[in-house]
Amino acid sequence: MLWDVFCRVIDNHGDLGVCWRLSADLVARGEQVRLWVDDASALRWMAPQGCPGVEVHEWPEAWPAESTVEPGDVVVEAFGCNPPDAFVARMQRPCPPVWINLEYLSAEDYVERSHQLMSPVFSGVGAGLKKWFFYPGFTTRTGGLLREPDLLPRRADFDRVAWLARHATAPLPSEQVVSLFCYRPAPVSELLAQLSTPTLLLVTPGIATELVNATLPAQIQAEQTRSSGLVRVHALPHFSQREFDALLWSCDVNFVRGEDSFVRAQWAGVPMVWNIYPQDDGVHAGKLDAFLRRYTAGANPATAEAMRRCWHWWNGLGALPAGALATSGWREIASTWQQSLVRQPDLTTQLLAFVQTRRTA
Ligand code: TRH
Repeated sequence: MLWDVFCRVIDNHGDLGVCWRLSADLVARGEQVRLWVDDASALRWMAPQGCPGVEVHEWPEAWPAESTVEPGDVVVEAFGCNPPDAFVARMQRPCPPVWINLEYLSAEDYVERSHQLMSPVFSGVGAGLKKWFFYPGFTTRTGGLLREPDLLPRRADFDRVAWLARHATAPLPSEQVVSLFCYRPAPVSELLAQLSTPTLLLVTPGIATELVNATLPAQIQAEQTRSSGLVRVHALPHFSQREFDALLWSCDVNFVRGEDSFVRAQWAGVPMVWNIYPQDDGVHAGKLDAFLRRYTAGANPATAEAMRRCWHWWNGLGALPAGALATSGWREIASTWQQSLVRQPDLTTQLLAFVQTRRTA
């Protein structure tokens, strides 16, 4: 099938990150994809090699009314980004494309209720068409998570020591390795002060590097390493998504954020701290807790509570708890969780199956 994936880059990198991973995964399974994106610039580092079969097209601010682009078999609008009117008008044909709205990831209960619901379009150029909501998620009654068929085999064969030496810097035998990818204003200076064991802190470019730099006496540039007490800080360059996965596999603890890095940290199966995307109305606190409840269900209650306090502190929702980063017991939670996720079909498999049912309905 030919898929048209629409992506609007609102902020940060996750919108495009998710759309790119989905597009590449679809192509790997024999589909054809046109990815329409209003700002493809981050693909230069996220996917420098591109992906044969994924055609990247500019989504211009004004889609030409005279455009002759014929919609494919499936139209995916990521995160309710509203494909252009002139394109939607062309979807009006006897057998219209299956129109999917791929939603944001959440562990909240409404996801199971809303997944695969249909929304009839009543007005505008799309009047009469149907749009289907597709929700990623963590339970079998959701659309699941992106997981390429080769992801876990690659992770199992991975050589962490060689990768770190080649792409970052080799850790000392005594050091734990921690990656840092976060939003402003994560309490980075408190984190640095909290680290009471020798640590190699691998800091991603952008906000994380800026926040770390604000605590260091001298600025650190990409690919430099500097010591600060028990911590050796190493500034990373932008990695491709593939190498970013490898970074997460290499660490003992990953600080991740948003949506895609958060999911990839779950596939890494090691302890993580999630910086959730902050929303003005504060609803992110409920989303954070909804995930924590699922993630720590069945865990030792004291360990679960310590994790909750740490994640709350990291997200500005609570004070710094004593021993915030005493992560003993977290590895078991991460690995039990990863095993439970593997049991559900991945998002691309589910999306392909769903689209087939809609095409034959
Ligand atoms: O960048 P993000 O914060 O993106 C977001 C926002 O929360 C946004 O509001 C939301 O709409 C969207 O997610 C879904 O965090 P995220 O989701 O983790 O995306 C980062 C992407 O960047 C992810 O695909 C991994 C990739 N990445 C690399 O490929 N290389 C790198 O070196 C780094 C640091 C990230």
